[in-house]
Amino acid sequence: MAFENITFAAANGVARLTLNRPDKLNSFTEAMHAEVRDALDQIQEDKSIRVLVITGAGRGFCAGQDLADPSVAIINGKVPDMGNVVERHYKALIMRLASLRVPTIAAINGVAAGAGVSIALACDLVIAAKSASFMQAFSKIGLIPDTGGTWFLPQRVGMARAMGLAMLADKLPAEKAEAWGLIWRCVEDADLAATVDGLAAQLAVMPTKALVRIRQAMQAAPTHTLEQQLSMEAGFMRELGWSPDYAEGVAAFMEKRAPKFTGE
Ligand code: T3D
Repeated sequence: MAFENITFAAANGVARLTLNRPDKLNSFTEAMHAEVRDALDQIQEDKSIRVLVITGAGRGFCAGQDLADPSVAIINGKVPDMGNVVERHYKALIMRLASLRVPTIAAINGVAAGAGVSIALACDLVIAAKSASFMQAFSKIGLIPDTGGTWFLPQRVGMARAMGLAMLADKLPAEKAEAWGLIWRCVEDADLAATVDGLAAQLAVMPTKALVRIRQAMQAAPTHTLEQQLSMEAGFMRELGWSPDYAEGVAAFMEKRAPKFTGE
Protein backbone atom coordinates (compact mmCIF):
# COMPACT_ATOMS: atom_id res chain seq x y z
CA MET A 1 0.00 0.00 0.00
CA ALA A 2 1.31 3.47 -0.90
CA PHE A 3 0.91 5.74 2.10
CA GLU A 4 -0.62 9.22 1.76
CA ASN A 5 -1.75 9.93 5.32
CA ILE A 6 1.19 8.51 7.24
CA THR A 7 4.87 7.95 6.66
CA PHE A 8 6.38 4.66 7.69
CA ALA A 9 9.98 3.50 7.62
CA ALA A 10 12.16 1.05 9.52
CA ALA A 11 15.91 1.10 10.10
CA ASN A 12 18.21 -0.47 12.69
CA GLY A 13 15.32 -2.27 14.36
CA VAL A 14 13.28 0.92 14.83
CA ALA A 15 10.03 1.48 12.92
CA ARG A 16 8.75 5.06 12.73
CA LEU A 17 5.14 5.77 12.00
CA THR A 18 4.36 9.44 11.50
CA LEU A 19 0.73 10.57 11.31
CA ASN A 20 0.93 12.91 8.35
CA ARG A 21 -2.03 15.23 7.92
CA PRO A 22 -0.41 18.27 9.56
CA ASP A 23 -2.98 20.77 8.21
CA LYS A 24 -5.67 18.94 10.18
CA LEU A 25 -3.45 18.22 13.18
CA ASN A 26 -3.11 14.61 12.03
CA SER A 27 -6.73 13.80 12.82
CA PHE A 28 -7.87 10.35 11.73
CA THR A 29 -9.83 9.64 8.55
CA GLU A 30 -10.89 6.18 7.37
CA ALA A 31 -7.98 6.27 4.92
CA MET A 32 -5.50 7.00 7.71
CA HIS A 33 -6.87 4.14 9.79
CA ALA A 34 -6.34 1.77 6.84
CA GLU A 35 -2.75 2.92 6.39
CA VAL A 36 -1.95 2.57 10.09
CA ARG A 37 -3.40 -0.95 10.02
CA ASP A 38 -1.16 -1.79 7.08
CA ALA A 39 1.92 -0.43 8.86
CA LEU A 40 1.11 -2.44 11.99
CA ASP A 41 0.71 -5.55 9.82
CA GLN A 42 4.20 -4.94 8.46
CA ILE A 43 5.59 -4.71 12.00
CA GLN A 44 3.98 -8.00 12.96
CA GLU A 45 5.58 -9.69 9.96
CA ASP A 46 9.04 -8.09 9.89
CA LYS A 47 11.02 -9.69 12.71
CA SER A 48 13.90 -7.25 12.22
CA ILE A 49 11.69 -4.56 13.77
CA ARG A 50 12.20 -4.41 17.55
CA VAL A 51 10.45 -1.14 18.51
CA LEU A 52 7.79 1.21 17.12
CA VAL A 53 7.84 5.00 17.47
CA ILE A 54 4.59 6.86 16.71
CA THR A 55 4.66 10.62 16.24
CA GLY A 56 2.90 13.39 14.34
CA ALA A 57 3.98 15.66 11.50
CA GLY A 58 3.90 19.42 11.98
CA ARG A 59 2.74 21.19 15.13
CA GLY A 60 0.35 18.55 16.46
CA PHE A 61 0.52 14.90 17.48
CA CYS A 62 -3.07 13.92 16.68
CA ALA A 63 -6.45 15.68 17.13
CA GLY A 64 -8.40 12.41 17.25
CA GLN A 65 -11.16 11.70 14.80
CA ASP A 66 -11.39 14.02 11.77
CA LEU A 67 -14.81 15.43 12.44
CA ALA A 68 -15.28 16.27 8.76
CA ASP A 69 -14.56 12.77 7.49
CA PRO A 70 -17.59 11.30 5.68
CA SER A 71 -17.50 8.29 8.00
CA VAL A 72 -18.62 10.48 10.94
CA ALA A 73 -19.97 13.67 9.38
CA ILE A 74 -23.67 14.39 9.74
CA ILE A 75 -24.82 14.73 6.13
CA ASN A 76 -28.36 15.98 5.35
CA GLY A 77 -29.33 15.37 8.96
CA LYS A 78 -28.32 11.71 8.74
CA VAL A 79 -26.28 10.72 11.80
CA PRO A 80 -23.78 7.88 11.30
CA ASP A 81 -23.42 5.03 13.80
CA MET A 82 -20.57 6.35 15.96
CA GLY A 83 -20.45 3.09 17.90
CA ASN A 84 -19.70 1.29 14.68
CA VAL A 85 -16.86 3.70 13.82
CA VAL A 86 -15.38 3.26 17.29
CA GLU A 87 -15.66 -0.55 17.21
CA ARG A 88 -14.24 -0.93 13.71
CA HIS A 89 -11.44 1.58 13.88
CA TYR A 90 -10.52 2.81 17.33
CA LYS A 91 -11.14 -0.31 19.40
CA ALA A 92 -9.28 -2.33 16.79
CA LEU A 93 -6.37 0.11 16.75
CA ILE A 94 -5.98 0.18 20.52
CA MET A 95 -6.17 -3.62 20.74
CA ARG A 96 -3.47 -3.87 18.06
CA LEU A 97 -1.18 -1.41 19.84
CA ALA A 98 -1.75 -3.04 23.21
CA SER A 99 -0.77 -6.44 21.86
CA LEU A 100 1.92 -5.50 19.34
CA ARG A 101 4.92 -7.85 19.28
CA VAL A 102 7.33 -4.98 19.93
CA PRO A 103 7.48 -2.19 22.53
CA THR A 104 5.97 1.12 21.51
CA ILE A 105 6.93 4.75 22.12
CA ALA A 106 4.64 7.73 21.54
CA ALA A 107 6.64 10.87 20.75
CA ILE A 108 4.25 13.72 21.46
CA ASN A 109 5.43 16.65 19.38
CA GLY A 110 2.40 18.90 19.95
CA VAL A 111 -1.22 18.88 20.97
CA ALA A 112 -2.92 15.49 21.42
CA ALA A 113 -6.71 15.67 21.56
CA GLY A 114 -9.59 13.21 21.69
CA ALA A 115 -8.60 9.78 20.46
CA GLY A 116 -5.10 11.19 19.89
CA VAL A 117 -4.55 11.10 23.65
CA SER A 118 -5.76 7.53 23.95
CA ILE A 119 -3.53 6.40 21.09
CA ALA A 120 -0.57 7.93 22.92
CA LEU A 121 -1.59 6.27 26.19
CA ALA A 122 -1.89 2.89 24.48
CA CYS A 123 1.85 3.06 23.82
CA ASP A 124 4.29 1.65 26.37
CA LEU A 125 6.27 4.86 26.88
CA VAL A 126 5.01 8.38 26.21
CA ILE A 127 7.60 11.16 25.80
CA ALA A 128 6.26 14.66 25.21
CA ALA A 129 7.79 17.97 24.20
CA LYS A 130 7.31 20.69 26.82
CA SER A 131 5.05 22.66 24.48
CA ALA A 132 2.73 19.66 23.90
CA SER A 133 -0.56 19.16 25.69
CA PHE A 134 -3.23 16.53 26.23
CA MET A 135 -6.91 17.35 25.84
CA GLN A 136 -9.93 15.14 26.40
CA ALA A 137 -11.86 17.06 23.75
CA PHE A 138 -14.84 14.70 23.72
CA SER A 139 -17.20 16.42 26.17
CA LYS A 140 -16.95 19.61 24.12
CA ILE A 141 -18.77 17.84 21.30
CA GLY A 142 -21.11 15.71 23.37
CA LEU A 143 -19.06 12.49 23.47
CA ILE A 144 -17.11 10.51 26.06
CA PRO A 145 -13.40 9.63 26.09
CA ASP A 146 -13.37 6.58 23.85
CA THR A 147 -10.47 4.63 22.37
CA GLY A 148 -9.71 3.45 25.91
CA GLY A 149 -9.75 6.93 27.46
CA THR A 150 -12.01 5.93 30.36
CA TRP A 151 -9.72 2.95 31.03
CA PHE A 152 -6.34 4.67 30.76
CA LEU A 153 -7.12 7.91 32.57
CA PRO A 154 -8.21 6.71 36.05
CA GLN A 155 -5.44 4.12 36.08
CA ARG A 156 -2.77 6.68 35.31
CA VAL A 157 -3.88 9.76 37.21
CA GLY A 158 -6.54 8.58 39.68
CA MET A 159 -10.30 9.11 39.58
CA ALA A 160 -10.44 12.75 40.69
CA ARG A 161 -8.05 13.96 38.00
CA ALA A 162 -9.53 11.62 35.38
CA MET A 163 -13.00 13.04 36.00
CA GLY A 164 -11.74 16.62 35.86
CA LEU A 165 -9.86 16.02 32.61
CA ALA A 166 -12.73 14.15 30.97
CA MET A 167 -15.55 16.47 32.00
CA LEU A 168 -13.86 19.85 31.66
CA ALA A 169 -11.75 19.04 28.56
CA ASP A 170 -9.04 21.52 29.52
CA LYS A 171 -5.61 21.16 27.92
CA LEU A 172 -3.19 19.40 30.29
CA PRO A 173 0.32 20.75 29.63
CA ALA A 174 3.02 18.13 29.11
CA GLU A 175 4.94 19.08 32.26
CA LYS A 176 1.84 18.55 34.39
CA ALA A 177 1.07 15.32 32.52
CA GLU A 178 4.46 14.04 33.63
CA ALA A 179 3.97 15.27 37.20
CA TRP A 180 0.58 13.54 37.35
CA GLY A 181 1.95 10.25 36.03
CA LEU A 182 0.01 10.34 32.77
CA ILE A 183 3.19 10.05 30.73
CA TRP A 184 6.76 8.83 31.24
CA ARG A 185 8.69 12.03 30.48
CA CYS A 186 8.40 15.63 29.37
CA VAL A 187 11.48 17.10 27.72
CA GLU A 188 12.50 20.41 26.18
CA ASP A 189 11.12 20.71 22.64
CA ALA A 190 14.62 20.78 21.18
CA ASP A 191 15.46 17.51 22.97
CA LEU A 192 12.42 15.46 21.92
CA ALA A 193 13.88 13.87 18.79
CA ALA A 194 17.21 12.94 20.40
CA THR A 195 15.53 11.61 23.55
CA VAL A 196 13.14 9.44 21.55
CA ASP A 197 15.90 8.24 19.22
CA GLY A 198 18.04 7.26 22.21
CA LEU A 199 15.20 5.43 23.89
CA ALA A 200 14.21 3.63 20.68
CA ALA A 201 17.81 2.54 20.09
CA GLN A 202 17.98 1.28 23.68
CA LEU A 203 14.74 -0.73 23.41
CA ALA A 204 15.68 -2.09 19.97
CA VAL A 205 18.54 -4.13 21.42
CA MET A 206 16.72 -5.33 24.53
CA PRO A 207 14.98 -8.72 24.95
CA THR A 208 11.81 -7.91 23.00
CA LYS A 209 9.71 -10.80 24.27
CA ALA A 210 10.37 -9.87 27.90
CA LEU A 211 9.40 -6.24 27.22
CA VAL A 212 6.12 -7.34 25.69
CA ARG A 213 5.39 -9.72 28.58
CA ILE A 214 6.09 -6.85 31.00
CA ARG A 215 3.41 -4.85 29.18
CA GLN A 216 0.98 -7.76 29.31
CA ALA A 217 1.50 -8.33 33.02
CA MET A 218 1.09 -4.62 33.80
CA GLN A 219 -2.11 -4.48 31.76
CA ALA A 220 -3.56 -7.46 33.58
CA ALA A 221 -2.66 -6.35 37.12
CA PRO A 222 -5.57 -3.95 37.84
CA THR A 223 -8.20 -6.65 37.31
CA HIS A 224 -6.23 -9.57 38.81
CA THR A 225 -6.08 -10.78 42.37
CA LEU A 226 -2.55 -11.05 43.78
CA GLU A 227 -2.76 -14.82 43.31
CA GLN A 228 -3.80 -14.50 39.67
CA GLN A 229 -1.00 -12.04 39.04
CA LEU A 230 1.58 -14.31 40.68
CA SER A 231 0.39 -17.15 38.46
CA MET A 232 0.66 -15.00 35.37
CA GLU A 233 4.17 -13.97 36.36
CA ALA A 234 5.14 -17.61 36.87
CA GLY A 235 3.80 -18.51 33.42
CA PHE A 236 5.72 -15.72 31.76
CA MET A 237 8.88 -16.57 33.71
CA ARG A 238 8.56 -20.19 32.58
CA GLU A 239 8.23 -19.13 28.94
CA LEU A 240 10.99 -16.51 29.08
CA GLY A 241 13.28 -18.83 31.02
CA TRP A 242 13.36 -21.07 27.97
CA SER A 243 14.03 -18.19 25.57
CA PRO A 244 17.38 -17.66 23.80
CA ASP A 245 17.49 -14.08 25.11
CA TYR A 246 17.41 -15.27 28.72
CA ALA A 247 20.28 -17.68 28.02
CA GLU A 248 22.20 -14.85 26.38
CA GLY A 249 21.43 -12.43 29.22
CA VAL A 250 22.74 -14.81 31.87
CA ALA A 251 25.78 -15.82 29.78
CA ALA A 252 26.67 -12.17 29.17
CA PHE A 253 26.35 -11.42 32.88
CA MET A 254 28.62 -14.33 33.82
CA GLU A 255 31.16 -13.44 31.14
CA LYS A 256 31.06 -9.75 32.13
CA ARG A 257 30.21 -8.59 28.60
CA ALA A 258 27.34 -6.74 26.93
CA PRO A 259 24.50 -9.07 25.89
CA LYS A 260 23.51 -9.50 22.25
CA PHE A 261 19.78 -10.04 22.39
CA THR A 262 17.98 -11.20 19.27
CA GLY A 263 14.42 -10.62 20.43
CA GLU A 264 13.80 -14.39 20.51
O1 T3D B 1 -17.35 9.10 15.30
C1 T3D B 1 -16.64 9.62 16.13
O2 T3D B 1 -16.41 10.86 16.21
C2 T3D B 1 -16.02 8.66 17.05
C3 T3D B 1 -14.62 8.91 17.29
C4 T3D B 1 -14.21 9.70 18.26
C5 T3D B 1 -12.82 9.90 18.54
C6 T3D B 1 -12.47 11.34 18.78
O3 T3D B 1 -11.32 11.62 18.74
S1 T3D B 1 -13.69 12.49 19.08
C7 T3D B 1 -12.77 13.98 19.37
C8 T3D B 1 -12.40 14.64 18.07
N1 T3D B 1 -11.42 15.67 18.26
C9 T3D B 1 -11.74 16.88 18.70
O4 T3D B 1 -12.85 17.19 19.03
C10 T3D B 1 -10.61 17.89 18.70
C11 T3D B 1 -10.94 19.03 17.77
N2 T3D B 1 -9.82 19.95 17.67
C12 T3D B 1 -9.61 20.90 18.57
O5 T3D B 1 -10.29 21.05 19.56
C13 T3D B 1 -8.47 21.83 18.28
O6 T3D B 1 -8.13 21.73 16.93
C14 T3D B 1 -7.22 21.56 19.14
C15 T3D B 1 -7.49 21.97 20.58
C16 T3D B 1 -6.78 20.11 19.06
C17 T3D B 1 -6.05 22.44 18.60
O7 T3D B 1 -6.49 23.78 18.52
P1 T3D B 1 -5.63 24.83 17.66
O8 T3D B 1 -6.26 26.16 17.88
O9 T3D B 1 -4.21 24.68 17.99
O10 T3D B 1 -5.80 24.38 16.12
P2 T3D B 1 -7.08 24.56 15.21
O11 T3D B 1 -7.00 25.87 14.48
O12 T3D B 1 -8.31 24.26 15.94
O13 T3D B 1 -6.86 23.38 14.14
C18 T3D B 1 -5.98 23.50 13.03
C19 T3D B 1 -6.67 22.90 11.84
O14 T3D B 1 -6.92 21.52 12.10
C20 T3D B 1 -8.04 23.53 11.58
O15 T3D B 1 -8.27 23.43 10.19
P3 T3D B 1 -8.38 24.78 9.29
O16 T3D B 1 -9.46 25.61 9.86
O17 T3D B 1 -7.02 25.42 9.42
O18 T3D B 1 -8.65 24.25 7.91
C21 T3D B 1 -8.97 22.59 12.30
O19 T3D B 1 -10.28 22.62 11.79
C22 T3D B 1 -8.31 21.26 11.99
N3 T3D B 1 -8.69 20.24 12.99
C23 T3D B 1 -8.25 20.12 14.24
N4 T3D B 1 -8.81 19.07 14.82
C24 T3D B 1 -9.62 18.52 13.90
C25 T3D B 1 -9.54 19.26 12.73
N5 T3D B 1 -10.25 18.97 11.64
C26 T3D B 1 -11.06 17.88 11.73
N6 T3D B 1 -11.19 17.13 12.83
C27 T3D B 1 -10.49 17.40 13.93
N7 T3D B 1 -10.59 16.61 15.01
